[in-house]
Amino acid sequence: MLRRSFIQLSIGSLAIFSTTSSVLAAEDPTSSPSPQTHIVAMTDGMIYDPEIITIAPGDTVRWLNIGKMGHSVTAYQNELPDGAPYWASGDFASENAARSGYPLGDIPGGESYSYTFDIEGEYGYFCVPHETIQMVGKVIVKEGGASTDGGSSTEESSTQLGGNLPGGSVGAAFAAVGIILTSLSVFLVFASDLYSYILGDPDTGPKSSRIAVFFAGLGGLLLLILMIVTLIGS
Ligand SMILES: [Cu+2]
Repeated sequence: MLRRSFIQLSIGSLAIFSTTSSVLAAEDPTSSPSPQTHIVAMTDGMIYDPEIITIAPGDTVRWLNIGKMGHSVTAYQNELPDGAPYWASGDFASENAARSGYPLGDIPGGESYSYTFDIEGEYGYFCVPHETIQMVGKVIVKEGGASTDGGSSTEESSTQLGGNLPGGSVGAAFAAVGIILTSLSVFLVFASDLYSYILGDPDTGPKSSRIAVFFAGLGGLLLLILMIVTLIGS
């Protein structure tokens, strides 16, 4: 009974520490911003989701139709920042052309339309067949993009962790593992002492302590590697 709760405690603390490590590894203030692609879903609920999206100059928005009904992505001509060219699915030259040209520019279910925004400012847009039921959206382009308000999702965020780990993240990962092992060793020493105290079992304490020493050594080694990696990186 007591042993079982001890194991559960260990698994629980491991889970907490590995969560901490992935958070540590995800944070990398040194990575330079690279152009990102942001997804806006178009649904049979006749909405753009998210309705307002904030991106950085050079980023691409990809409108993906996840429903069955067709939609367009059509810029309001009088809601273009100074110097920004007209844009719309179907590559029309003007809002009037896009309105009269529909269903040219229609994006059927399962398909998408992408546009890259280089000029800062706010871009209002609408869906030609569903404008009357308020299927409208806005793209805000500003330096720093979504990082300034954290409101939008990016297509690359899930792959960036495993895909292109910058040098700093390797160090952070080593640090996280080191912290986990060191913390685990401290935890084991504490838990084994408590365990043998409660049961009066002379065997458990020393055994667990040996494991603890092993983890502490391993943790220290990883922290040493971290220091070397950091030194080489700087
Ligand atoms: Cu629509």
